[in-house]
Parts: sequence; structure tokens; C-alpha cells
Amino acid sequence: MFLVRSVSRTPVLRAPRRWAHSFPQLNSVTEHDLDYFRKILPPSAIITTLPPNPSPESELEPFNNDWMNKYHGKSTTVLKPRTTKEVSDIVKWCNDRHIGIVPQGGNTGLVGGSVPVKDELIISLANMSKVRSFDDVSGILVADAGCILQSLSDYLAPHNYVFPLDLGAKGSCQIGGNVSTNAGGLRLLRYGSLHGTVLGLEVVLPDGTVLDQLTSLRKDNTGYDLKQLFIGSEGTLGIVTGVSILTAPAPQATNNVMLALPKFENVLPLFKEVKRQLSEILSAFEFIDRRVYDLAIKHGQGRALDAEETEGAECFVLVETSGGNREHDEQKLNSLLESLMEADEPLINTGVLATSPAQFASLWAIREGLTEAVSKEGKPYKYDISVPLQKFQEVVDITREHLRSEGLMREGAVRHVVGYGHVGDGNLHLNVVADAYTPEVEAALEPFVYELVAKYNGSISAEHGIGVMKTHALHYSKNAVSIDWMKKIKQLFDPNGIINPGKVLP
Ligand code: FAD
Ligand code: 2HG
Ligand code: ZN
Repeated sequence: MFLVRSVSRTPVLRAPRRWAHSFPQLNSVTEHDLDYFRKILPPSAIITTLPPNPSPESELEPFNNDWMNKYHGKSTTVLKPRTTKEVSDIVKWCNDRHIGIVPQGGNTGLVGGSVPVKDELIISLANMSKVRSFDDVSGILVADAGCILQSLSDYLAPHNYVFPLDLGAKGSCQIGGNVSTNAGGLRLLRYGSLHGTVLGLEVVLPDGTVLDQLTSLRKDNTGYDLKQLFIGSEGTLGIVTGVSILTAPAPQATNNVMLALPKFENVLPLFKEVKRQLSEILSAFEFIDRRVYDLAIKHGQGRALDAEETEGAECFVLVETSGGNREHDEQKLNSLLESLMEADEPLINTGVLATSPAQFASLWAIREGLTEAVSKEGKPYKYDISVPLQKFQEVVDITREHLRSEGLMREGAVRHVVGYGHVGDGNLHLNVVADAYTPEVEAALEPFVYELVAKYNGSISAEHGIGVMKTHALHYSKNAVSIDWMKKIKQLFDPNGIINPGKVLP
């Protein structure tokens, strides 16, 4: 077992909590603004609770509340433009009138970035969902920002290409939202980050200007690469309306296997061995601790493994291979499993190899269903962190012990502290599942978790972003000079502070 010890608190990290982030002086949407929006949009593209024809509040609810139902906005109006020109006209109007705007994709973000802090206007990209072009020689896809990730994967399948990003929210999240959060997901190990695969963007800037950088070139070293600024800036610098992205040839064979490990200490030697033996065909290496596996099964995510397959397992690793030759790949995977099982001191108890597409999907359903499972179990506090791989379990155990010492590991407060994530990318999802979001639990977790991460020189946000949740904690992962330059860039692009106010920057 890991040594559970309390965290030494370095005074330099004890900056005061800055809950009240700077929020610019902005105006609310009025009937006068609606008169203008009605001139450029059809009635079906406007949802508003303002007179003279107010929609019921319930129609605004899905836009005002985030996926976790943790963050709540008070917007009166959602607009759903269909073209870049419409987005540009709306943004220009709002900039002139100093009206705050929240760009919204699928609203699956996990840091409160996609809903208003106050009553900002919501611009939903849902009506911009067309594929603009696809080149089946280069694999370059150009699509509207509102395309849903799953629909892009479905579009590519008959062309024998795959999207270089995959994540559990693929049925709702949009490519514009993915780019704006620089989503990592389940395929990063194989295809790398969006900073590499996105080739060009079309962005409506905060003054309404359209920045057209929708190039389809693999190589283009002509000056500053502005598109990189928008990848991961969470809608604080502009609204992404189009994306050009390099997709990948579909693998001819995919396999997966769920490995049950007797102890966490085996995960790292296992990762080394799996990489060594599978080399180029390894496409995912995902970690699931025992507690969260049990929650997934309890809440119906995937089919449970047999009791003898899970007995004595402290954690699981889902390994996926994707390659060009089925026979060759299966041979490699089988010989990996044989060598793991026959070792003098085996790193695994068992390995459950999918032998049909249904089993393949079921193993992935367990992993992809973890987020849903913890949400069904209670109210999750999510810490999406990068820490050295050796520290994964320690972070989970230390956090649990800390909550226990605070008297919070009890009914009515915290039910579970679990860990899962992308071992291959050094990204742990620490989830603290509570009965309710309360100031008491939050005060016990923050800045405790952030200090722990900083102690390991980690990142307080590996892939979900900062949103509204972590603005006050940005300094744990970025120094003062970096934050200062981020603020200067924000000021340059958005001097009136209208685009996604209150997000990312303290
Ligand atoms: P939204 O939630 O609508 O918005 C997210 C942010 O981007 C907001 O700040 C918003 O203002 C901004 N934004 C959205 N669209 C635009 C646009 N067109 N232009 C400018 N700004 C925009 N994340 C991962 O990284 N990896 C995962 O594996 C992963 N798995 C998930 C699994 C589940 C079940 C859920 C619920 C979430 C998961 N997420 C994951 C988080 C989330 O799905 C991603 O952050 C996703 O990229 C958000 O896309 P979206 O369209 O829902 O964006
Ligand atoms: C995942 O990897 C997502 O499944 C969500 O990034 C993580 O639920 C979470 O905390
Ligand atoms: Zn993740």
C-alpha cells in the first residue's frame, strides 16, 4: 500500500483565494437588442424570456445549466446563428453595446466555461453543423464548428478515415467546443493533441471581424501561428465558426483488452512492458481504479466482468491496439498476454480480451461511462490533473485520507474518492463524489488538491480547461509573467471584455 501522509504546505503557494474574479461592466440584452437580432435571424433561432413573446424559462434551462448541474447562468436569450456572417453581425452588435457573450457548443464542458456567470447572451453553434469539404487523399476535413463529434466520425467512416479525437461526450460535444477546450480524450496517445491536428480555423473576433485562417495546408510557416491561440482558449478570444483538421486513415484492425491488476504499483511496469511489446499498434492505455469500476457496473455502464476476473483486482487498465494487419496485431496482443500471465511475478491477475465487436464496445463502455457513473452516484468534484504517473494512486489516497481527517468521509458529505484517466498521457481524473456541492466539502478540497498538484509540479487542468471553476487557481500552474501576458492578449483581442467574461483569467 502507499504511504499516506499529510501534504507539507509551502507558504509561497498559499495565495489568497480569489473567488471574485474580475468581471467587466456589461449590459444586459434588451428588447431593443432583440429587435436587431430579429432582423438577421429567423424566429426559430431566437429563444428569449424577454417580452413581447417570452418563451418559458424551461426552454433556457439546458443552456443556462452545465452538464454537472453545478454552474448556473441567468441568461435571458439564446441565439442560434446559421452562418459565420450571422455570428459576425451579432458579435459586432454586442461589442458596440457592451453585451457579454458566452459561446456554447454541446455544453458538455466540466469546468463551468460554457454557461453564463451572470446574464450574458448565449450564442449556440448548434445550427452550424455542415461538413464544408473532405479530401480523401490528404484526409483533411473542413467543418462548421457546430458539427457534433460523433457525426463527424460517422461521416468519415465510409471514407475509411477516423477523427483524431474521441471522448465519452462524443454524442453531444461539438468540434468547435473540442477545439476551444483543446480536448484530449481517449486517442491522444495515438494521434496527439489538437494543437497538432488542427490545420486551420475560422474565428469571429470580439469586434465582429472574421479571421479566416481556414487553410488546408500541412506546412505553413508564414509568421505567427494565430490559430494556436484559439485552441484551448475556451471561447475567451473569439468564436470558432469553422475548423480544418487532419484526420487519420482508419485502422484495419482494432482490439482491446481489460487487464485486472492486483496492485497499483504494477501499472507503471505494465505500461513500460505494453509499450515495449505493442509499440506502434498501441492506441490507448486507460486507468480505472477499483472503486470507480464498481460504480460503473452499479450504474449500468458496460457489462460487468466475471467475478473471477475481478477478484483481488485493485485497479484495471484498458489497452487498445489499432493497426494495419489483423493477424499481426492479434499475434502481438496474444503474445503480450501470454508473457504477462506466465511471468514469474505476474503484473496482472487476468486479462479479458474482446473477441467480438460487441465485447470491444462493452469494454470501452465501462471506461467511457465512468463520468456518467460518478454523476449518477452523487455530486462529483472533478480535478483533472497532470501529475507524474507514480503519483496517481498517492494523490487519490492522500485526498481520501485528508477528507477523512476532516471528518468528511461520511454519509451526508463525501461518499467516494476515485481515480481514473489517461495513464498514457499522465492525466489523472480525481473525482470526489459528494452528496451535494457544499462550501464545507469545497473548502476541504481547495486549495488542498491544487497545492498537492503544485507540489508535484503538475497541472491543475490537464484537458478540461479553467472555465469559471479554476480561475482563482490558475497561478498554481502558471507563473505571474505568463498570466500577465495572457491578460495582455485578452485585452488586445477583447478590450471591452465581452467574450466569455469571468472565464479562464483571474
Ligand atoms: P462546451 O461545453 O459547450 O464549451 C466548452 C468551452 O468552449 C466553453 O468555454 C465555451 O464557451 C467554449 N466554446 C464552445 N464552443 C465554442 C466555439 N465554437 N467557439 C469558441 N468557444 C467555444 N474532455 C476531454 O478533454 N477529454 C475527455 O475524455 C472528456 N470526456 C468527457 C466525457 C463526458 C461524459 C463529459 C460530459 C465531458 C467530457 N469532457 C472531456 C469534457 C468536454 O466534453 C470537452 O471539454 C468538450 O471538448 C467540450 O465540447 P462542447 O462542444 O460540449 O463545449
Ligand atoms: C474522461 O477521461 C473525461 O473520461 C472526464 O475527461 C473525466 O469525469 C471526469 O472527471
Ligand atoms: Zn479525460
